[in-house]
Amino acid sequence: MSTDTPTAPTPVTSGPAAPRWTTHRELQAWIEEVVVLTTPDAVHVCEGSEAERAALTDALVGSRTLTRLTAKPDSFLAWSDPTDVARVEDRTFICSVEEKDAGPTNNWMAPDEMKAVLTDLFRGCMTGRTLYVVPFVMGSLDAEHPMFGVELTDSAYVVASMGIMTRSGTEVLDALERTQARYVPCLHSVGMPLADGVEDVPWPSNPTKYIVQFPEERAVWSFGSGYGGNALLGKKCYALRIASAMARDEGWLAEHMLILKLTSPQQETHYIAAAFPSACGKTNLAMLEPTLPGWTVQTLGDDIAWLRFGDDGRLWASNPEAGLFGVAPGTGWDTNPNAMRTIAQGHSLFTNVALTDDGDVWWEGMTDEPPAHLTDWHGESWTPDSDGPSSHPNSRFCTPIAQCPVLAPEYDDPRGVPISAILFGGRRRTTVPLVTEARDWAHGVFMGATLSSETTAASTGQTGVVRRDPMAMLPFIGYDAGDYMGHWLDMGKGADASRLPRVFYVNWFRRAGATGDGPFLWPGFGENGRVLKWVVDRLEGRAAARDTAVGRVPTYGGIDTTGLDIDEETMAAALRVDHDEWARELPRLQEWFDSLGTTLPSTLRQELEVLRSRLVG
Ligand code: SAT
Ligand code: MN
Repeated sequence: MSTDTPTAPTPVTSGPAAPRWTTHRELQAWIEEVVVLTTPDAVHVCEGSEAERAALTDALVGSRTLTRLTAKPDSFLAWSDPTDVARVEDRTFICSVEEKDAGPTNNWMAPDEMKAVLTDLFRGCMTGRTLYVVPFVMGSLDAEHPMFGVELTDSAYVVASMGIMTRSGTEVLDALERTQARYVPCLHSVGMPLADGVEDVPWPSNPTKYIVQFPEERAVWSFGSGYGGNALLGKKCYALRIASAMARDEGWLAEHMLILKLTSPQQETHYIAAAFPSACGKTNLAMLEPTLPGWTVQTLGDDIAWLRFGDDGRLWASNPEAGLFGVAPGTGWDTNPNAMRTIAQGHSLFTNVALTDDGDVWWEGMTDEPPAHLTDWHGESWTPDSDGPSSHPNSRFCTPIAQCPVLAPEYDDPRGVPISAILFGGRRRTTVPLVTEARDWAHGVFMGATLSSETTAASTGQTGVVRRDPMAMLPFIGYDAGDYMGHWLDMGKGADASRLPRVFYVNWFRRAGATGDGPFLWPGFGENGRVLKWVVDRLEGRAAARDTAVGRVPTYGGIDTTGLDIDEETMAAALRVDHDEWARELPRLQEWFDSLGTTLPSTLRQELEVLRSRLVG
């Protein structure tokens, strides 16, 4: 237990008499500027100590933002405002200097115009609140060039969550001050000033929301939401949107990918990165317990991977985050026991799940039978006979990755780990086979560029609609989508093809029936280890593949189904490349490519023509 005492928030005097919060000149000037604009009552520079966390969470319990869970150590439950439960893609902007650089898939406004709008909104917005300064680093502080950020926020919930999701606090500030390094400024407000007479609410937010990235300036401004990806600005805003623009300029990749380490019974190890849209099972795959004897999976990350070429010509991946921010519903002792073991250790924040009568959390899918009585995420009494679910479909657990019992020890290595295979995947009822291997890098990029998935609750809007989601990055690409695909192709061009990761496309969600209304064809979860085995068998040159119009799929019997109750017909249906279904896909792919405009690389158009001729021929 740390004996640090938290520093009391410093009362604010703005202007020339401003207190000195840091010896980092740029940061001091920025804090002063934000204090003048937002007029908080106090400023608190976060240390990241246990005592500080205890003081913060006590205050959040006092303001009824958090409920202390008596069943788990140092763990809390938040219920958000019911209108502030997911990322808001229609309120998310890439404010590049030129509109064309945001591309057709992002909202755009000129930076000056957006700054004017935001400056008006931020003016006085922290009145009656404390401005917290959260110095953080994405990835290792021991990296050659540590990727610093500083979030200024008026939400103590955000501070507590950033303390789990990032490496943050005094150690980071010391390093920033020592080196006067650059950092990504991330300004955040819930947008609810407490002017005289205004009473605070447990989850302050504002109906007007803006999640804004300035890619050239490498800055983030977020207003109006307290929720996850809208408010924990190190995550999607920095580590994906801003970092993808940095990566384009500097020759690396910032991707929406888990990282896992797979070990075979022969003790071969392979690191695999996998991109799936939000709420499609990345966390489950990252900490999978394979059912096949002798195979093990260890976790390095469940959401974001930064990939850079090493001196050996291989692509090395590291996880910039320090925590897991996983979808709660569907996470249970059957589906993801390692996630359950991670949160069982406590030190976790839960949002929009149900509270049990004995001071624990519950959500749909945690156990087969719900408890007889709960308090649901609206704070209402709930029984199994109640109408709706007890927990919001996008409710989340936020927990330190270091508590994961199957964490790979090298997850923290600043160099990252060399990637053998990249998996792309989506949620499709029809058409897309269980697993397909790309013929080469360009074909793999085509697979990623045309990735499609049925939408989930992770973002506001309709769920269950098929949308294209290139590399599972549609909401996170910080620049033009065609240029992004071009950058992926370029990454392969200078490289030794034999050292590049092999690319695979997986679909755990295919269903029986022509329209995909039948039962799932593949059991998923721990059984997905069988697909990973096929991937390794391909890498090791042990498995044959069938060359089809869409790529290489397992031969008959290629997927090890020993001990699995699945008949040949179902297995064949899971792996089928149905030319009629794919013929229906072609005009959609064409339409998708057409929507991307002139920056779509010609190589991808050629790949589409190859697919067309293979299907027809
Ligand atoms: O963006 S969040 O961090 O809220 C969750 C997700 O969509 O992956
Ligand atoms: Mn995600």
